[in-house]
Amino acid sequence: MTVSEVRERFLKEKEAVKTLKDLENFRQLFLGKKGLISQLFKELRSAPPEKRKELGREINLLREEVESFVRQKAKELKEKELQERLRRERLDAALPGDTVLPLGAKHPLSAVVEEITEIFKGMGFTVETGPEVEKEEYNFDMLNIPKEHPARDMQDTFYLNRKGYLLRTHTSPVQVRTLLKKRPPVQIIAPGRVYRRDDDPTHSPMFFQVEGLVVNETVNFAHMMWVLKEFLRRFFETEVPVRFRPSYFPFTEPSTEVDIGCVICGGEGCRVCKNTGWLEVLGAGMVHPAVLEACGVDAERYRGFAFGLGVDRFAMLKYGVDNIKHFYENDARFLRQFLSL
Ligand code: 2NM
Repeated sequence: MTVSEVRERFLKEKEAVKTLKDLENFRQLFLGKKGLISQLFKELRSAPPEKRKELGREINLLREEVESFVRQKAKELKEKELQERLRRERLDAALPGDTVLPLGAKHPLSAVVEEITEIFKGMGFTVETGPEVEKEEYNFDMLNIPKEHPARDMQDTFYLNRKGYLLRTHTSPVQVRTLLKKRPPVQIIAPGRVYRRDDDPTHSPMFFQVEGLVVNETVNFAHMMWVLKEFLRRFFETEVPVRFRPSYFPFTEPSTEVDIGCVICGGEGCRVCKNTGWLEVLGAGMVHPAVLEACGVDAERYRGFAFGLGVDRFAMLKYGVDNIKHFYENDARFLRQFLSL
């Protein structure tokens, strides 16, 4: 084969290259290891010596021509293919995305806080909230808690570096703030986080409380008993036995602790109720006149009742959880059991 024959072939074949695949075949045919150009170089060895130099130059020129064509055609065809793809492919931005994303869910304690809140709202209470960083004055002094009361100890309360401030140990300061800004009648509940320096199998340094307060000219202990019994009936969705035991709190007089018949053993006696058949679930009482007066409420004219409960206790009893730690460890295997809440 001569150089001009291969050139003829090149000029003919190049017109037939329509796709990148064609181009690759074309490249193999001319520039491949056993391609036509290689063959020309092989044949060069048997050419007469005086013609070799000139012939070699011609083959090199042809090779450069072919290479240049392949480079340029590749660029052209790639661009053409890109344009075709852009014309063909459509991105529908309105298509729904991945529908099996792992969804988050409500924490069981949040669900129980909401459940309790809804029950009291249904009985005419409104919801009040307040700061978790609280004034010592609102958390203790105005609640008739004496200066030397053990609850005020550094061992029990988280004091902040700033003098006179602490992490609230109960949500009662929300009731104080409410009485300071609103005239009775009031009927409020105060749900939220509270902090105490405890950390053992039955205590967490942070936990959730719901407290309630009713102040008007006529409320009495019997009204309080009805509200709490009715709340317990609605929460446990059954006619649960309730008993009121005398107790003591600095901020109420008289004071009571409220027990329900053990929902685990039905009163037979078990580990949870320590074989008493009863579970303590609430503290309550008639608001101490000193608390009303400290909040600027005339204790001769007004009276009130108040109560407080720990949300984790209610959550454990309702969902049969045997260790308070589960609520604060956030082990996915535990939390997955509450996806429907
Ligand atoms: C309890 C038990 C008894 C209570 C009292 C007050 C306030 F602010 F009105 F004085 N709020 N909450 C109270 C009373 C809380 O928790 C076991």
